[in-house]
Amino acid sequence: APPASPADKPYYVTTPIFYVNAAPHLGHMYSMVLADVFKRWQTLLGNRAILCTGTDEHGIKVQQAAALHDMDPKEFCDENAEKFDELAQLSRIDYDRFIRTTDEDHIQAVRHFWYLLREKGLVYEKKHGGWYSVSDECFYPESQLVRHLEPYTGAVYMASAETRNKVEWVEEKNYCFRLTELKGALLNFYEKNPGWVEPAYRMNEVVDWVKNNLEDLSISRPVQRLTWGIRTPDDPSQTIYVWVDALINYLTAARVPSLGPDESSLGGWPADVQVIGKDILRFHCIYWPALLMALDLPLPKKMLVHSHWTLNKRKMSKSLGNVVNPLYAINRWGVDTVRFYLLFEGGIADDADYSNNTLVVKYKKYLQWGFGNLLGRVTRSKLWNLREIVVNAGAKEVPSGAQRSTPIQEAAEGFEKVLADLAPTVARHMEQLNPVAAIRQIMEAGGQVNEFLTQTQPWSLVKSTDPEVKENAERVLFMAAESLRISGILLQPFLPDKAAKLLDTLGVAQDVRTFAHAVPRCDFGYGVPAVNPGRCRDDSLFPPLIEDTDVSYHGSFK
Ligand code: ME8
Repeated sequence: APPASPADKPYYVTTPIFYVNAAPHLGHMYSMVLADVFKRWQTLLGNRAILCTGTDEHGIKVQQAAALHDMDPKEFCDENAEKFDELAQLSRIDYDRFIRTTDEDHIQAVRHFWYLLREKGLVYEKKHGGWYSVSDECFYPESQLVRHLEPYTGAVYMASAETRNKVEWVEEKNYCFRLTELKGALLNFYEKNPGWVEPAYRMNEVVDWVKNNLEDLSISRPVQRLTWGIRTPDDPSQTIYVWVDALINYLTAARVPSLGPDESSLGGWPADVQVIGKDILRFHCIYWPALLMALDLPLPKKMLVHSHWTLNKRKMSKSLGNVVNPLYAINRWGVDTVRFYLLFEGGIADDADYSNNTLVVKYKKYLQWGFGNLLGRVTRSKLWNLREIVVNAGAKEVPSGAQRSTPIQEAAEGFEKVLADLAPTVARHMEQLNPVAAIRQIMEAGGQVNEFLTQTQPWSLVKSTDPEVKENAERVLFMAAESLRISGILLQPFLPDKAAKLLDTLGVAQDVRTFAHAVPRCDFGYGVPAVNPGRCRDDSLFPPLIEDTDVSYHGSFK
């Protein structure tokens, strides 16, 4: 097949690939869900989009974890990679490739990348001494270390100031990448692209590090210390550094031509948005662009850096064990409830503390009493038939220049404007990679409609003998139905299952669920006969949550 032209390039979204040293927790699900929303949003807009996620399987950390379990590293990885894949599937992550760094095509891509770096003369051999953290899989410059006192054991050791993880002094032969030669190019790139990192303030940290702490990067380890990894193609005594191996995963799936032809290529490089946690900022915003620049490859267009989920105000972490088991949460609350909570409350700019209680409160307010209630109010009344309302009120001309404007008419007009603005506002938030603001906007709209209905009381007017009163009441009901239809369309990337069910309940046809249809008065084909008319509460879409379990229980990993 001929190479895809830039115009054919799909919108390409990535998640970090996760270490398989332990089972996944809610933080990993969060990165996956954010990336998934970006992909599904593009699909909603009618663009072709691809998403890659997967597992980071090599390195000392995984090697040690496998040894601890007395397992062969590959078998250990197989077991844990499956858990991440299972999480992705249960979280409804619409991925195109689940990449594992032990996949053959990835190993080839990494070797090839290594070869190209050598060709460029950017790699040299050195006896390297430095402070290494196995937990963080990186060396730290002396200026970034502190003496750490372990509160429980009283042990004192050197640790990273940032992560508080222990470092050890190692001295060995390494290959080094001439990162310092790219200092000027990096600073120049940051200056020209201040919006490259979202939220933009994170760029300060990046620029500061490049200005003050940049050193050449050690990119291999002696086999004695690291056997579990990709051997350097030209020196069997060395293994390629796990972070170089891992970062290249983003190219493996998209397969840039310089890494060799590949039939199964998804295309897509450069990535349009790469989702990462703030803990891996330096690797993605310094080393990654530098490695790409070294090979004259285009850089990703945007990096979305999110903050952390904490539990009892401490970062959820596999090493600490203070984690929420996402499979337990999905099983307990339902996948879209967890997605909703993560997206609505999740911290992009700031950390967010996980709480079962907050999840329940928000669910009740926005989904159960918000959309669920609204849906019941609109579709379940004995007083009208939604199909007739849509046909009658929908097909009517928008009343212009209200000559005999009544309060209800004015309210309906104001409301129609709010609805017309909803999709463009949500789209603007999504363009700014802010799904939190986007979903909040949709939820707010749901609340407004409920209030509007309470104020205007169309159910007491719809049977009026005064045709004008009746018409206004129908118009209000039509607008309420439109708000559900439009919100349902816009919610698809966020809550895929619930949004589909909402649109099904309204009778919206499959082919009119695109972004272009998220405007008032563009679809008069929906409206189904009410199921169980008269039962105002519609619990089938957002049923009450089972709250009888311990609020502080977050699932075990046994
Ligand atoms: O760093 N809250 O893998 P990792 C939110 N393999 N997100 C969290 C989180 C939390 N408490 N904890 C983890 C690695 N994450 C490398 C990445 S990429 C080429 C290699 C998410 O298993 C967040 O996205 O430690 C973070 O960046 C990622 O998981 C790190 O996962």
